Amino acid sequence: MTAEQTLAIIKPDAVAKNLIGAILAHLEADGFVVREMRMLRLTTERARDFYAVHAERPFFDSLVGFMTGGACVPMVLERDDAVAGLRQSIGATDPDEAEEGTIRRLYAESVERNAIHASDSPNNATREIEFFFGA
Ligand code: 3AN
Repeated sequence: MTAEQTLAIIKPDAVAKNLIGAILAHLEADGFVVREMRMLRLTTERARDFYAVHAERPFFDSLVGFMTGGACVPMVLERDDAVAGLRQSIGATDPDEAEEGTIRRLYAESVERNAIHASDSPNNATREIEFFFGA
């Protein structure tokens, strides 16, 4: 299998709780290599654009408020089968439903404040890597 890239974001809840290092250690232990990384604060416009697929959902405004409420840490991760592998490492969207030992099970507070984002398909990984690390 050849190496693949995907996008992760350590979200503002986890950054505020000083969990960047713990989450990075978990990702590295799961075999991911960090290829790019930044710390930044999303503007409302950029957050609405990133989550545009959810624009009609009832939680959209709250999600944008949360994601713009503090710094986040987007990164490009590389590994064999990175997209599917990262979804497995982070666990289900709702931490109560996430498997034991997953990042969200360990560190997420709620379905909204769920510590980490991961691209959900190779196409979205390409779009999301470009969103944060394109020219
Ligand atoms: P995932 O992050 O697991 O791919 P998505 O794409 O369904 O989940 O949702 C994107 C983000 O929207 C989630 N990470 C979470 O922060 C937020 N979210 C999803 N569902 C809900 C919900 N029912 N209530 C509040 N926030 C939600």
